Amino acid sequence: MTTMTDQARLLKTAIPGPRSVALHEARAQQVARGFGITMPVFVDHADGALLVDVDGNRIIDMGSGIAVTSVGAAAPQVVERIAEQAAKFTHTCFMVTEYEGFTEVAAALNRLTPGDHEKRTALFSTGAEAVENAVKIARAATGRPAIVVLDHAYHGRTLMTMTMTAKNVPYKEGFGPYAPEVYRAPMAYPFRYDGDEKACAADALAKLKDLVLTQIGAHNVAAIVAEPIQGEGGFVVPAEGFLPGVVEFAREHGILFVADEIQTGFARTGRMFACEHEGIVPDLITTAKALAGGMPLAAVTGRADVMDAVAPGGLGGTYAGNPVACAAALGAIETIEDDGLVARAAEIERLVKPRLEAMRAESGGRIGDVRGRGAMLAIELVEPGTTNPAPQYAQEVAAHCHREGVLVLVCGTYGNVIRLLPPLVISDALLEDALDVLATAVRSLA
Ligand code: PLZ
Repeated sequence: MTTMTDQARLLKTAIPGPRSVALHEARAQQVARGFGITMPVFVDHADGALLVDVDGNRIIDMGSGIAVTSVGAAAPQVVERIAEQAAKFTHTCFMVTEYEGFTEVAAALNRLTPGDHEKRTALFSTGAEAVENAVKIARAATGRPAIVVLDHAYHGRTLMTMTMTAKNVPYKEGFGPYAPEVYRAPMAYPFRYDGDEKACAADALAKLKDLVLTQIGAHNVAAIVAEPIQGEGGFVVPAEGFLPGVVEFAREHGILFVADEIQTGFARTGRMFACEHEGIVPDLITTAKALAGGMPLAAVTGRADVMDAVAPGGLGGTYAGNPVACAAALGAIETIEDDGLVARAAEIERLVKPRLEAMRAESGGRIGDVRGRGAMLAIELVEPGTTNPAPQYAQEVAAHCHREGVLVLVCGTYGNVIRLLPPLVISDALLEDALDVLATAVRSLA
């Protein structure tokens, strides 16, 4: 990997520095306030796992722009392919005239996603758009209306995907009425279940079956949509056996299983796709984020018979599968495969998880849970010795890290989870430095 920036954290000013503060004030006069902000620093350039701000501070990126820049913020193969494609043409609209990049990305997704059945892929621009289209395709293929989702789910901000998302504030408040025919089943959330993991999985599965069979009617359900590890909802790893049980139940009733791998996909969890951890083969899979190394590109990939239930003209969008974004995706996929980033994500888990466990041991019961897979890891903060969510601790820990130049993200239905999503190209040294800062932040809660 070539890097232009000295790969070490550096604080030149307080964070945010004076230039960032001034730019943030100017922003407030121009930009709708509906956009929140995690860390109000303005980025000048970024390299590998470092963000360099306009005040010259070098910040360790433990968020990857929410699981997007897995190959780094300016990966050479991504940058080169973007430049090459942009110089040739930036857009034709794939529904007007064709280009090879679209087919090549589709072929890569058909090859890489779980299952060796015949597949087809449709490309879009955003994750929410991919989920919306998965719903359209599932309805067209089954002729059924209902969609089942889980507690703590996040699927996007458009009308349908906002409806599918569980959390009210900030995603849904004031934006109703919501789309019809969306039903929610409990999630098998081991930390918040009174009993062992096996019972947790069995209980949640029984409740989902009951919802489908008694309240909706299985013959009315087009699809069950689930994230194999929940992202915004708190990095919840479903109790082992729950998702395979859901898939089996779905198959019995002609219901499609849609895996939303928008956050978990492309090596993030130590497998190319998180479904692989439990041997799940979804009928449809949605991807976005890390797919194109920072360019807006999303996809629905799935069984050829299901995908082709939609007639020509039924899918599309002006920018769907934009050629520059497709070029970026080919560069990102090449980087993931050539640089062994699936294995690297697993290695990151082996390095980080024991350190998070050590933080828990000395947290005075404030870290209730350490969980996740690969480079998608989190700590859940609670009132000492209980399972009562402590969002104020998450805010304090995040603020401490941000002041020290380590960008961490908060998530969770209760806002009490600190999540780590470093670029997979991060060095061990940068990771250790970020974890030292996090450990100090947790210690200072006491
Ligand atoms: N499905 C599983 O994680 C996006 C949302 C950030 P878009 N997650 C980050 C925010 O607050 O808007 C996401 C996801 C899963 C779907 C989506 C939606 O992807 O590209 O943001 O539309």
